[in-house]
Amino acid sequence: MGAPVMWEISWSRLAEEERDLLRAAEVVNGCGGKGSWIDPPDWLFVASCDQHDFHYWRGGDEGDRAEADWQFYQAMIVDTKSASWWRRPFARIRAWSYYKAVRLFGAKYWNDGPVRGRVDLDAALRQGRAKLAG
Ligand SMILES: [Ca+2]
Repeated sequence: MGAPVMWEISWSRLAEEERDLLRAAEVVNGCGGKGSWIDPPDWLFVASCDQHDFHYWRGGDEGDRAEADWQFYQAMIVDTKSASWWRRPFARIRAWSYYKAVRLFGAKYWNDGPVRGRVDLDAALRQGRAKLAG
């Protein structure tokens, strides 16, 4: 295990307005890949999927991808707590299957370095603004 990574940019530090711009710029698109090996319904997991998309866009090495996928699974497990009790077992199964799917099929969507940072984020935000302006 290396030292904990200090990311220059993180999803948790973005304002909601910035997240909307990244959606407009198609940096994040909810559940499922761009172009897409699977088109799962967003259902409970849309925020977790967007965060996972952001991690894939930011990129890094294969260890970072494994970490991004594991964080995705953990985030979905938190999401399942907001499902009604009778849906929760299905939600957990779905979270696990999404996790397995990104582990198996996610590599081609991963930004295999160099890691994107502040400059790239600013460019994506500008792109999102331009899209929204039409
Ligand atoms: Ca996605």
